[in-house]
Amino acid sequence: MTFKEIIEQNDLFIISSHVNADGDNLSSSLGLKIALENMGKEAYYILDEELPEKFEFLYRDHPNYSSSKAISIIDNRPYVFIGLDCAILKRFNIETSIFEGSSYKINIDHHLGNEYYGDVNLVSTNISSTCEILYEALKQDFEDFIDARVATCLYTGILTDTGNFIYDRAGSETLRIAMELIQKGADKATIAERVFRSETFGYYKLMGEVLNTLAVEGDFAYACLTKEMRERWGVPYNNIETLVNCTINIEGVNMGILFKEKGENEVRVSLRSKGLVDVEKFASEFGGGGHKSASGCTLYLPLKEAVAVAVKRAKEYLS
Ligand SMILES: [Mn+2]
Repeated sequence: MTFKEIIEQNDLFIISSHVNADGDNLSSSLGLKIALENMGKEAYYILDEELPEKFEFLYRDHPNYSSSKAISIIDNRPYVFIGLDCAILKRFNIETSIFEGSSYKINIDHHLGNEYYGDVNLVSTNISSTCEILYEALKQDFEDFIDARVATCLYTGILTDTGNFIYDRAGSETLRIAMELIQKGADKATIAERVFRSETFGYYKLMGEVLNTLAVEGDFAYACLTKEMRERWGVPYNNIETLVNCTINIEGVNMGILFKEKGENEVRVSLRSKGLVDVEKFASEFGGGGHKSASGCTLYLPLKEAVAVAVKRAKEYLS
């Protein structure tokens, strides 16, 4: 069965994405949910966590459901599972029975190492966002259902996953799609304001403290963010994703790491490069993954030890 046939021949759709929802994750999930509703289908976005407040303007009318709520809604009816922006099954933050119980699975993603877990797999690792892959798929078969709300979602995911159109893979095709989304009514002004111009005072004070930890060694830079700092300034964990940019946006730096303390012995390591260094390979050594120039992994160590281990390995890796 093709993407078109599965959508046309089914009525109930369960959509999910990776743990720690980000812009592309949320936007592709919500964009597809709204497009399916425009077709008269029943669709739900399932994720067992709180969504980042920054994107509230997108999910206000389309809240995510918990696995348990989804299971009661499904109520033994047949449904299609659609995974977006999620390369591997263990990164879905849902009950596995929801994935396993579906009649068909569709996998739409752009991460390296995708497991091709779908009956249909729209996977392309040289595309800068899942929203772009989804847009092309919808445009081909269901263009009439891409309204301004869908366009607003998809444009948001493209904007966030390309770092505001600066990353390598954001080429002419990305800009063409962005143009088409604006033509279809994407609310560019609101997106720019909500995504880039609505941080709290505490966010910037936190950023100041992170910048105070910034260190540069040759072409490698890193910084740290403790749980205590984040809590003191009232910044939720799911709103610190772009702080890693302070490490990589320095002239002469080719690899940047932000160490984010999540729990006592749990450090999330965000890695960025400008394209020369393969940080996906680095992250995979520690059980993580992502993209060549943006990836992440988790070290189950106290912050100080995690920094020591990763910095030592980064220096070897770059030499
Ligand atoms: Mn993505």
